[in-house]
Amino acid sequence: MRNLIFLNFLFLFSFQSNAQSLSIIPQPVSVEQQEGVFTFSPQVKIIYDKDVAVNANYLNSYLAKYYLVRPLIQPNIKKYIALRLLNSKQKVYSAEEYYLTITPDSVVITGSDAGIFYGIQTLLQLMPVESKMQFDIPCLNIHDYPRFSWRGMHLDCSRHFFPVEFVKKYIDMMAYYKMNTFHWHLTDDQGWRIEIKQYPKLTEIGSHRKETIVAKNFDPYIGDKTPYDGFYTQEQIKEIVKYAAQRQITIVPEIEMPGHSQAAIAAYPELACFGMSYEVLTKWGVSDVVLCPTPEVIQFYENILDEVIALFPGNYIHIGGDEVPDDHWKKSKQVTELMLKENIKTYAGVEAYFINTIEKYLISKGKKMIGWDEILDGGVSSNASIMSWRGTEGGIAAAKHGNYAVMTPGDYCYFDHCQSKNSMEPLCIGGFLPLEKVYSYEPVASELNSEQANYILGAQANVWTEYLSTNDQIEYMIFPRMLALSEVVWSQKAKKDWWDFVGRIQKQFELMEFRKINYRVPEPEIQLRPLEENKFTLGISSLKQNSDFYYTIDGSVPTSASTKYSESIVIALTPNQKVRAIAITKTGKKSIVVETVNN
Ligand code: TNX
Repeated sequence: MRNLIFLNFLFLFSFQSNAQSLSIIPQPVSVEQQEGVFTFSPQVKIIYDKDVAVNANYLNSYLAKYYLVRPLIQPNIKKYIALRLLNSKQKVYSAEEYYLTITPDSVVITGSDAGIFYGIQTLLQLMPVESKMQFDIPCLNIHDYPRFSWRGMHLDCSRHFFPVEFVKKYIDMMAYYKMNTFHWHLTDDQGWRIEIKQYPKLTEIGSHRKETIVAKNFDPYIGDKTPYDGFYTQEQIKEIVKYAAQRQITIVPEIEMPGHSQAAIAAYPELACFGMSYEVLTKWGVSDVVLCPTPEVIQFYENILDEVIALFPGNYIHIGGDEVPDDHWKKSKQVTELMLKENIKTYAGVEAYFINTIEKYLISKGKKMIGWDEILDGGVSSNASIMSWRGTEGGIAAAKHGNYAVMTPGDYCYFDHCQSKNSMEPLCIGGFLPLEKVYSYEPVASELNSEQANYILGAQANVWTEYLSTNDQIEYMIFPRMLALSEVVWSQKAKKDWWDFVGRIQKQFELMEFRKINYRVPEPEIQLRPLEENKFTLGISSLKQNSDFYYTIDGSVPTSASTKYSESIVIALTPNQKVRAIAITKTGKKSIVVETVNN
């Protein structure tokens, strides 16, 4: 059976990759390839409508950086790239749609400002994966627009802090795949990472922790005895917001309340129900130290939100709302009094009181509130939007009640989950979320009718960073899984096809290397087909076609000095003898080592 799957895999693989040579991800709505090519060279010029200067400059600097071609922007020229705003008579399917027409004489991208940007992204994917000054791209006509308006990526910058330059790279990487919403998780128990001028201690105290737990050493606890800190100044945030806007990305900041707030409480102990002092948490998990729902605390958070609103021009503010243990509230006199006064019967109701008060404030400031699905538990207003993470139920319930929802169920969208079950996989939180499972995700649950389906804004991947502390680790976790998600949220449902995607992803692997993205090299799969006693045909394949595979049969770790696999061969193995294999790309990037035992 395994062998059969293996053969199918190889067959489909070569078939599909031949059939699809453009390799665009996410798959556009319609592509017609034409005869001929457009030749990029230093003679090519860009012309553009004056309102899309940002896009013209973006394209120009990308070409200069990667292909050493810096087109001048000039009138009356023969070979050109034109960026043109869609005129009102052209049919508009979506605010983000674009037309890309490539003929031997010109490249024309037509759309709104956003559409032109996405047209540029498609164009960039047609370019070569080596830096050269003259190259051809195929003639074609593409018309394209997204299926969903919320195409999200989240990054937890509290558990670990990521510098401004990396946040910009994260935004760039999102833009390459037409993702448009960056959910920036800025506060949590383990660190407060946004400067708030009215409350300087939030960062003076709340952005530092005395150490960090080592791996998963909870019991007995082992800390690394290394202070950890970092936060973004308001100036840096403005710079990032602007950088994102130029790439059609809206940032949704998350300020957690009333749970996941221990760093804020460490800075201002009066935010909790008891006048005790707490420290910024050094280990992971859910803290029972939560905000006290008093008028003073709510006012404090409204003041914080004033500064947050001034920094982030997007419609949405994320207020967290997840995982709020009620241990503190049960013991608090203030909470008991609040429940009597407001006639609140449950602790979920107390959370609802807190969140609903904050929501009214946000609405008064012209903002929309979004929170994790727990905010549904105690009753939520019909204006609030829900991020469905504990499965899909929250999103389904929200859509049925007419609340907008973003789907981010753990089983499909948690990019902190492991990409293999192999013990060689780098440290990850748990779970198992391979590329194919991300690809298989359908954000509109079958329980929803077409009217309710309109309340599903889209989907998002969450990148929690308890076990991810470096830029490279983040890239390893999101690539190539974000490519699968991009197709889930951008491409038409009827166009989704796993094997076609596998064919198209081949060029994307090269492109990721060219763009210096530390993607996860798909590990090889070892197939042993028994021939006769202790003799096998050895097959090695992987999702990435152009890797070199190396293997050993003496139990040692394979390296590029080991035997190189070229085609299936016959090997002899004694019982319990191991075959171990590794994939190594042309630039020397390695997959994890896999092994199969003859038993
Ligand atoms: C649950 S998802 C959390 C986070 C953790 C994450 C780890 C959510 C709303 N809360 O605080 O980092 O699990 O996967």
